Amino acid sequence: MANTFIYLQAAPVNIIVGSHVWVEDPTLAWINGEVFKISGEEVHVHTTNGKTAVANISKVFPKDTEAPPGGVDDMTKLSYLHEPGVLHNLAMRYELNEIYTYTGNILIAINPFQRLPHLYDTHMMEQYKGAGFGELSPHVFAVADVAYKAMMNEGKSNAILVSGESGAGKTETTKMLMRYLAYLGGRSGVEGRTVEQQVLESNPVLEAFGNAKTVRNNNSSRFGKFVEIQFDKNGRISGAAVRTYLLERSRVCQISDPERNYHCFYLLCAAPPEVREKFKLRDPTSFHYLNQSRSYALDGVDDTQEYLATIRAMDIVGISEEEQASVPLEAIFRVVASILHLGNIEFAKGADVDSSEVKDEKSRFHLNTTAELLKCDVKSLENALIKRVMVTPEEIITRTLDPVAAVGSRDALAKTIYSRLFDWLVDKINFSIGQDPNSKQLIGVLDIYGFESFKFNSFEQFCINFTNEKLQQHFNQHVFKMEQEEYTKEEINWSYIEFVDNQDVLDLIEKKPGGIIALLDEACMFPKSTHETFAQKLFQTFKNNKRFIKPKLSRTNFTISHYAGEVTYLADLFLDKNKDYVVAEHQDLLTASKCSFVANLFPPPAEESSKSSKFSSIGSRFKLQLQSLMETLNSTEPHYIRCVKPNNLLKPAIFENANIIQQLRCGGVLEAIRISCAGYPTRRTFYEFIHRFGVLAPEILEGNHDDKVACQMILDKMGLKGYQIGKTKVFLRAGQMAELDARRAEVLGNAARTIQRQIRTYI
Ligand code: AOV
Ligand code: MG
Repeated sequence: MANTFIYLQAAPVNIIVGSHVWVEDPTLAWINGEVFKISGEEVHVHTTNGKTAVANISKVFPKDTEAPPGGVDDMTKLSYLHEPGVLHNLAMRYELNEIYTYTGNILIAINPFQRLPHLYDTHMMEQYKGAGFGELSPHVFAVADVAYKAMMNEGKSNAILVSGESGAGKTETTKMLMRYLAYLGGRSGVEGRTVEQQVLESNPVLEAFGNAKTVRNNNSSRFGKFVEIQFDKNGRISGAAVRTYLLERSRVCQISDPERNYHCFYLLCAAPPEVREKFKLRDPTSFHYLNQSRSYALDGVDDTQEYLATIRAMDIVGISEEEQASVPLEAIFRVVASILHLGNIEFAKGADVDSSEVKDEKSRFHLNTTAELLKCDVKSLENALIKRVMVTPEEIITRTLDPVAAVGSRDALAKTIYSRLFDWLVDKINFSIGQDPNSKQLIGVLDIYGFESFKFNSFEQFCINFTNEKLQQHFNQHVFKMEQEEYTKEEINWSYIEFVDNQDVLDLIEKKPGGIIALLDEACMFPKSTHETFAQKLFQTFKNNKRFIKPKLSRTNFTISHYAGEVTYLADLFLDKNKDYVVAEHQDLLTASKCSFVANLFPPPAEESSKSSKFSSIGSRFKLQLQSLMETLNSTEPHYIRCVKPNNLLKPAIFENANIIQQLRCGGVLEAIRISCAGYPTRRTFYEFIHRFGVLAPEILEGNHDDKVACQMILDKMGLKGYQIGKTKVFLRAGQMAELDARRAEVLGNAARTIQRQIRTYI
């Protein structure tokens, strides 16, 4: 990775023997030391680990020996702005448990991997409520506070976008943001279930059903989430809406060691005996959907406690234990348990060719239990698992499935039931919290999967990385394009900083017609397609696309050159995973359930779609969901939080340099720092500027000058340098606004004292 570092600042030439510098290091990424020899372009350095290093002068960076030992809280304050400086600053702060650092308006949050309770207590919330941005240490509360104040002052919606790789801390950060917003917009002293309480308690419910242990995170969210908190004109929370994206369905029936299935399965198996009895549940080790992995318990988590906490949270969002409730908790858990039993039904070869039958007594027990729990007919369930009915114009043919196909049918049923249950929960939460139709202002909080690149990447990674391309473009547009467009519009002198625009990757993926998703849909609709024909079509179509690469040794894999790096996808399961349909037999079975909750999860399909067996594509639907999300985000004022995972061991106090640099680069943080410092972060129209700073030069105001000239004169009088004057606005360098404000406060203070003196004399 050595050559891919971004150099934020050209290496200065004034490096001499004795200079303290940073040089590249194969394990630490950067290490500092002292120059002891320079020969031509080569710089020789005694590094702090007792070794010597030789590097080209263009790759040696000065170390700020005057830097404060605890680092600076805003990267734009660094005197030498380059990659090792940024990294070192973060490392110094992390060592002191200062996990938050600004880079201009972006908040970088480094996962502490340990509880820091004092950081989030009520006292802390009180402090941030009263403070201006930048007055206190960087914090998620400060970001939420800015969003809230901007919403109240400007009547505009705001959004906080939290990103980062798996395990970086997005969900924890989102929960803190929501807690702080609930604190600001809550109704203190109100009894019963308040809107803000329901908003907060939606988190544990969604986590129980949508989170699981993965190799990267013990509590990994397997879905994306955008929570829209609505406020009334007095700034009180008046409603909320939760939108979720693409729950990982395959996990329900397939997990690999040491991962786990969704938390809800384990906590239900740890419920009190009478509950387990009711659902015929035993130890998780006895269920196929759970025992494919040997990981059952989670460090520091007691599943029985989790069970109790989940029912409490469900009660608050309107799912209660009471029998008379419209949907009692019992029905939901019955469905969860039925999936575990369903997974234990095994099949043996049947009497006829290519047919199967329920394997043995044990499997029959689970078949009966599944039918009992879902309140459907046991024979119909068995048939739905092992037979398919084909309706042709001439006749109705019943086809049998072989044992492998029957297992596929069983797993498809489990996935469908689970994903319908999850969607129902989201709807229920939204219904309980309620929407405020009169709310004109909201704060959206986005907690969505970060960029993923594994050894094997499939359709899920494709969708996740597509999402990240979209969000990266939004970030680009906001931070970079807006900045440059503004400068261009104002015709001010600005040397353009180039950044990698990712529109071409987005075109490759989503363009209609002709993009990958469109070609995938076409392939899915054509009965003879295979993953091979699909891959061939991609190779043919994109052979000259510089974002698309055909790997040499594969006939079906393809590589996309994403903004954050290249990812190779296995095309094998793309067609299957893109098809969003429920087998007609499964649909009919569950629609006929005697349990109204189950039957309602499977409403009969609309007339039209059942006739024309219309194909529905997960990829295209996801694309539309993303489009709508982007439209929402575009109508808000965005704030960004970049979460960083300091190590892959999920342990405190380990700061892996190379790993962190990679994440900062993927998140566009290094680019943003460069822009923010190189540009003019503060801008005011001439009128605003004179209005605010006219007091600094009253004689200029009296001179009847043109506004632009007056601004220039005020700035000259204050002796500022490096600012720019555009067509309608003054553009200030970082820190200049603070300087002017300080002078203004001084002048106003003096004036007030003079008046007081005059009044006193008069009296
Ligand atoms: P993620 O949301 O970014 O991953 P989480 O928010 O679940 O990551 O964080 C992972 C774990 O890191 C948590 O379970 C905590 O143990 C710890 N953690 C994160 N932030 C903090 C914090 N501020 N204070 C203390 N511990 C923290 V994923 O959902 O996998 O992409 O799909
Ligand atoms: Mg998460």
